[in-house]
Amino acid sequence: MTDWSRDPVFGDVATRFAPRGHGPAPGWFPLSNITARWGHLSQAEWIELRELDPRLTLPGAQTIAASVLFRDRSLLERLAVERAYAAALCAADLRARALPGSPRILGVVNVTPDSFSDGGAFLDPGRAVEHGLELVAQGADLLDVGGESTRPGSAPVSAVEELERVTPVIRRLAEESKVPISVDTTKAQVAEAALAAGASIVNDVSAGRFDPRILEVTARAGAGYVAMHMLGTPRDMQQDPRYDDVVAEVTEFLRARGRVALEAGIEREKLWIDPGIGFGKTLEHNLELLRRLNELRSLGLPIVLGVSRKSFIATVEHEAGFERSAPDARLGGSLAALTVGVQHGAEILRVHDVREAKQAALVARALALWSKSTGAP
Ligand code: HH2
Repeated sequence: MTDWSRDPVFGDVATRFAPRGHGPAPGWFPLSNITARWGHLSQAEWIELRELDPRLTLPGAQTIAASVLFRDRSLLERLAVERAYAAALCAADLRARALPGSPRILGVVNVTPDSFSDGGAFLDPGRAVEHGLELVAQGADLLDVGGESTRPGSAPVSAVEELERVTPVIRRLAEESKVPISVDTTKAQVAEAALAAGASIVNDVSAGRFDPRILEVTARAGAGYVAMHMLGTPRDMQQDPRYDDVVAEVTEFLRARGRVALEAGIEREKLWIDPGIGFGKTLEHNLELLRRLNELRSLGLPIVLGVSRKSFIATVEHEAGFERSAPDARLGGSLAALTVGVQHGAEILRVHDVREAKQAALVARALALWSKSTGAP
């Protein structure tokens, strides 16, 4: 039986609103045992629902659940106790069952001398553009252009140097390809220049913590925004990272930073979240985030996932008694992690190896759809 009291969004509601005198914990409630897909509840299940609150009809419950899920969680506060409880459970159930959209591939173009996986390979703007166009030809749906490495311990780059690296590349990619371009930066000045050069998304690994003006710059341009979780800064993030519950804490962080982004004027439809695999996380933290990635879907925002070539893959090899692979030899591990990510709700996949990632993502999604159509878990 699902224990809704642990649900990241509705747990507190479930606990608070659990009907008294019906059992010790909110998890007892029969709705949590619903096995039919939403809209196909058995008659017995609807009778149970109606008994809980005679005013609760199928369209009514669906509307409330959808509102709670996608817009206004505070709506629950204004409902009768049982109705709020039922709506919270319906929404959680609805969310858990819905499959995210088809995964999209975000191809990485690092215009840096020191990126962990391909540093120096595309520092020359001509080569970077060529590489970006090649990724589009391989099936990239979007491109992510970065001018500063964020690998653990990396040194910061000045805004001027960073924008001089990325803007010529973005300008030419915007002219020569049709795919949306994101700029991977934490600096408002760089974001502003990149948006003027043709980027339409800001990918900010600091989620607006390093340079809060980046949110205003993004909002003013009507651009998309990726808020990523990182513990601390690239310089110190891997120094003994600790969490009580990594998934709950990352979810809470993204909820809070998402709210700040919305308050700055970024449109909800253009806001994406990212758990920041490898950014202030041990191997166990990364594995736990992948295993429970679907909990982030409670925020109702598309999930970006970056597992490509990351060092946790080499750590797994090392712990299994093998030699650590070099970053450009981690394709197998990248695809294995990406597959799990897609099955757990990742929608935008940030990758270096576009052709292979696209194929893996399609197969992972087909498997998820197949499981759903057969009713398998
Ligand atoms: N990972 C890296 C950089 N930017 N952005 C998002 N949203 N998610 C990520 O997981 C992510 C990211 C690190 O990868 P890479 O760009 O290849 O290396 P470096 O930071 O050394 O340039």
